[in-house]
Amino acid sequence: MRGAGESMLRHEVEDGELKDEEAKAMLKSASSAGVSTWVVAGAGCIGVVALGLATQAWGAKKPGPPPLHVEIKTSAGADAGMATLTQKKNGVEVKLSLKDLPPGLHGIHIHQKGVCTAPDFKSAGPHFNPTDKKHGWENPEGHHLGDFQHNLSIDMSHQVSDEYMLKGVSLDPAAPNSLTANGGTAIVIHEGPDDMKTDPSGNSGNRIACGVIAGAQ
Ligand SMILES: [Cu+2]
Ligand SMILES: [Zn+2]
Repeated sequence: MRGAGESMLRHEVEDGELKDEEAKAMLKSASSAGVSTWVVAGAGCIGVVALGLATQAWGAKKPGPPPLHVEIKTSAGADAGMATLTQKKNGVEVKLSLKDLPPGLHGIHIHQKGVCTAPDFKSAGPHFNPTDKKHGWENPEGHHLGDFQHNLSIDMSHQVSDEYMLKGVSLDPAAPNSLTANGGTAIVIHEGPDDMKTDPSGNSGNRIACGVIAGAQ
């Protein structure tokens, strides 16, 4: 009897060890993926958008799409603050409150895809350009609808608050030039300043921070 008990106990311990190893392996693969938190954050935003649209459907008047909050993250996955996008008559207002970014001038744009995969954020694709123009407000053949009119100027406290108006775009997924249709778009901040005229991205260098403008479901 005692022998059987011991063997059962050992079996349980071995089972336990096995589960521990499985758990460790799962943790390891989760942390090496690195994308997982983004997926969760993205899903949360989609939920907010879906709730907003449902509320809208019940109203007698048709208010514009609700403001959208976009979390900005650095290449290392750190919180770099927030952008708030609000639908206006002629476009979308973008208010930024950013932190933990390197001081200096930095190009900022809306990019075509709503995917921010660290560290290089190449997943966000090129600039949002549904009207097929060249880059930059100072380019005679410009500009992309995703081009912002001035660089971000980050001070020695590594922070900045700024606001922009993006004319000709919309948060309404059914509107032309929508930032939320087809899986959404992304706000991308670059290592260097945008010269406002060099195609395709103003010579602004690497992508150092990114936030998903969630797509509508
Ligand atoms: Cu960019
Ligand atoms: Zn551009």
